Amino acid sequence: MQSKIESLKKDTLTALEKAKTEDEVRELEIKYLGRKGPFSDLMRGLKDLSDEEKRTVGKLANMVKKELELAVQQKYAALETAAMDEIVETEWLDVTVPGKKPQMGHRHLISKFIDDLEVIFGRMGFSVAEGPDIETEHFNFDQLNMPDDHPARDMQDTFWLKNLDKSVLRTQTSPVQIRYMEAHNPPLRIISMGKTFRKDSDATHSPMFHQCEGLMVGENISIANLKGVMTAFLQQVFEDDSIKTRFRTSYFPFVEPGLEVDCTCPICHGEGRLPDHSPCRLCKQCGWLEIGGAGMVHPKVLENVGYDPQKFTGFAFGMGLDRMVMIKYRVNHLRLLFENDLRFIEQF
Ligand code: FA5
Repeated sequence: MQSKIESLKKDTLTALEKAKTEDEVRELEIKYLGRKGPFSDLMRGLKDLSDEEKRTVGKLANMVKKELELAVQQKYAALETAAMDEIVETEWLDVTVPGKKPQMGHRHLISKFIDDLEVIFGRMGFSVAEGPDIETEHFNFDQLNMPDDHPARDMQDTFWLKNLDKSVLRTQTSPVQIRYMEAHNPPLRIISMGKTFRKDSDATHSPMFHQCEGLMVGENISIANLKGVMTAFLQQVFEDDSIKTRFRTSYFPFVEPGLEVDCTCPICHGEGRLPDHSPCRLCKQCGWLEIGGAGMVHPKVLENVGYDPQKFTGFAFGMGLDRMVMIKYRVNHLRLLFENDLRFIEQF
């Protein structure tokens, strides 16, 4: 009987030793120490022994059972400690590691430039007007003195909309002039900036580009006002008081006279050469840069919106925003502004 108890003890301890999970330990506990286990059988068999044997065997059996119960509890504890150790080993957190900086976005160069222009023109009393990207032929052409058969329509390669009769992706911001004048009486001073679209594509032309339109209408507005506003604007936007403007005659159906606005090159200051006498590549050595179109609002356009051309005069201008951004920030290809490569965008 004693040797049976000893061998039971050995078996239980060996099995416990091998157990790897709490569930396995629980199974062993039930198997060896449970009510239907060998120890319980053994205890039940004690009644057939002599009194002397009952005492010694019973004592031994109780002792071994207690030992084994202790061993089971120790095994549970050991497994728990091992699990904790593993967590500590694999899931620890080093609170001294420097934090990861979240990547902060910022405004696109063009958007920032638009904000800058609003501030500069705002200081000269211009407010901001807006118009839709999808325009009707009426506002984009007709009201701007470009009726259906007008050859000037060919000057702008237009995207016509297939499913929207007489509608275009606006080719210029000039239709905002009409929309604003139809809704307001003079005197007025507005700028309007946004996307414009033409079938155009090379290093300095893109199918989508941005323009800044300006319009000032009132009594006694002259080309002198236009020149003053343009010069003040260009000096501020390029942060250079020495910038001069030049006006060349040109043609746009909605202004008379029509003008092309140039300014002295902000890099070579109109010299065509840099201080080390190397040729200026930005203005191709001519000293001047073309900024946009302008002119005095055509009397026909004033009439179209119900203004009296005898009483009111005004000037208008339309500048390519992207070109100005390229000049100011020395960007050599228009595409860089639109392809959204972060390596480029993050430089500004
Ligand atoms: C016009 O669009 C006239 N609406 C401007 C105007 C307004 C004249 C008011 C008189 C009174 P133009 O087609 O020249 O004009 O375009 C103006 C500017 O837009 C150009 O000087 C150029 O800087 C820019 N531009 C024109 N086409 C593109 C293009 N495809 N990509 C980038 N910039 C362009």
